[in-house]
Amino acid sequence: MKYNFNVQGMSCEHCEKAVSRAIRQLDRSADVQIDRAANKVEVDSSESAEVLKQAIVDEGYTVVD
Ligand SMILES: [Cu+2]
Repeated sequence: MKYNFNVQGMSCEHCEKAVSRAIRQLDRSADVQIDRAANKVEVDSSESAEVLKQAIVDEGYTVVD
């Protein structure tokens, strides 16, 4: 499934990597595309939206619905 998350708080490249890593820890085959300027995180994963969202939140970022 493809998901689009609006993620607040990614201020630098390190944040992008942290979000990306958190998602890949759940799903090693997940495809993660991040557009930091647009606060956009696009994920193609077999995990559910809820689980992915929680991983981003646990990393310290805010997911806006
Ligand atoms: Cu950062």
